[in-house]
Amino acid sequence: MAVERTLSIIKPDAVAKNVIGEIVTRFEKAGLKVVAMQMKQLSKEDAEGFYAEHKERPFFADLVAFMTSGPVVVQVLEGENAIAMNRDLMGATNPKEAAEGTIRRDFAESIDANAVHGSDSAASAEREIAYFFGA
Ligand code: IDP
Repeated sequence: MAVERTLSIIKPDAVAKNVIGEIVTRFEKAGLKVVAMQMKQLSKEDAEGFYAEHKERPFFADLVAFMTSGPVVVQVLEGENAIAMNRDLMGATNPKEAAEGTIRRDFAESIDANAVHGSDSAASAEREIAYFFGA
């Protein structure tokens, strides 16, 4: 298996709940290494650009409002199979459908406020890492 990098965001709901450390611990215990990290207040433009692929979706305005509602922690995680591994640790988009023991099941309230983001493919990971951290 290849060593990959993926972009993770601890979203405003999880930051407000004071569970940054618990979430990072899950990544570390799974063998993923945090190789870059920044706490950031996203602007409307930052959030709109990041989620540009969703701009026609009915939830886009709510998503941008939520992602700018407080600080987030943006990280690059590195490890074997990091992209799929992170998605497994996160659980389903809707926390009500997320498997037991996943981050969203344990820390998220709703599909809107669902604790974490993770790149869903190698192409997304490349774009998203460059979006926040440059080349
Ligand atoms: P993902 O975060 O699991 O990859 P995406 O489909 O890429 O899910 O959606 C991006 C984000 O948009 C989700 O994490 C969630 O916060 C929000 N979202 C997705 N679908 C809905 C919906 O049907 N209603 C409200 N928010 C949604």
